Amino acid sequence: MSKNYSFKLFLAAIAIGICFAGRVPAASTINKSERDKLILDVDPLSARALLNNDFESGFEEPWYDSSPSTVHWIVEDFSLQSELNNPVPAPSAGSKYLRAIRNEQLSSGLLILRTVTFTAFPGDEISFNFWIRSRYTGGNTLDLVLVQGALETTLLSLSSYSTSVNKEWRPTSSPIPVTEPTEVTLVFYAYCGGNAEDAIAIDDIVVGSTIPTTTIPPSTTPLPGVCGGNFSEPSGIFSSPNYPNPYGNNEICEYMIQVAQGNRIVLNFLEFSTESGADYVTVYDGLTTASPVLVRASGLSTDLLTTSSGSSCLVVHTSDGANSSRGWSATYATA
Ligand SMILES: [Ca+2]
Ligand SMILES: [Ca+2]
Repeated sequence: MSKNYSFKLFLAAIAIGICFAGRVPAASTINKSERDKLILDVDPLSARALLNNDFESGFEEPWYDSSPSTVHWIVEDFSLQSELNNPVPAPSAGSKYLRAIRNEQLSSGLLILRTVTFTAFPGDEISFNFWIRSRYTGGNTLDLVLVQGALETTLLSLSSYSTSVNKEWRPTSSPIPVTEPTEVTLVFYAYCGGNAEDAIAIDDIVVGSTIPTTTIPPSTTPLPGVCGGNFSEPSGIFSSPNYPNPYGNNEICEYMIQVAQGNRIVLNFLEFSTESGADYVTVYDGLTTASPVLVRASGLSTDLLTTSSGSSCLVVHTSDGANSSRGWSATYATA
């Protein structure tokens, strides 16, 4: 892929982010300072999607080098390395990565790499590959820090990998610990020493969600206060009205379960508490109260489990005119 083409792809990604932010798309030709400004203008919600970087475009943005000393993060190409006497391990994919570059005297120093502010969601995770090496064990450091307002939390501390014999890229990851959508920044703090062996490199940064996109079928969610229902999914959960709060008096609730032909229904009561001898749950082996009774229970019960002979069953909850209890909750599955 040519650099020019990669750059256009990069601009397209930024333009998409800016469109989401409701702003004017990027012009087709812009210089570096204009590009920096455009990225900084991206709103926090759109910025998260732009943080992934394998550095193959040649640009480190939207990660920013704010190192205070002579050591800096530079996008380096594996075939054009600046420290040939301390070669970078071959990347597993691509040819470019971010590397700590020192001056000709190999002066040591602190390195800082930060993101723009972005919105992190519960379940978000950051992963990346890194290489860290030093003449003395633990001599170089690489910490990943989450900044949330004035609060800084260290997510990863990788100095234990900093040894003279480490010549490998290693994968690592960390959850981004937020309990609700939160505006944060991520910062890599690193220290690179002045020995020939000293090196730090980062590649393949990915920020994404660990929460699967599939949702639980609606019929598996208990509906508080609901008396009875029809269930046709292969599995589900249901309960007495208001569970785990007491059910009402004079109730007759019918729960009809009908699964695909040829299957049987395994019914399992997770908790069972009704007024003994007065409030009952009856499980019928079919869809009407004329069907054979599988279970009839009241009072306290544990391990209440039954299996239908066919593909349907009826659960009937009845209560008399006084005294209630927590009630019951049941799951069903197909066998
Ligand atoms: Ca790369
Ligand atoms: Ca009662």
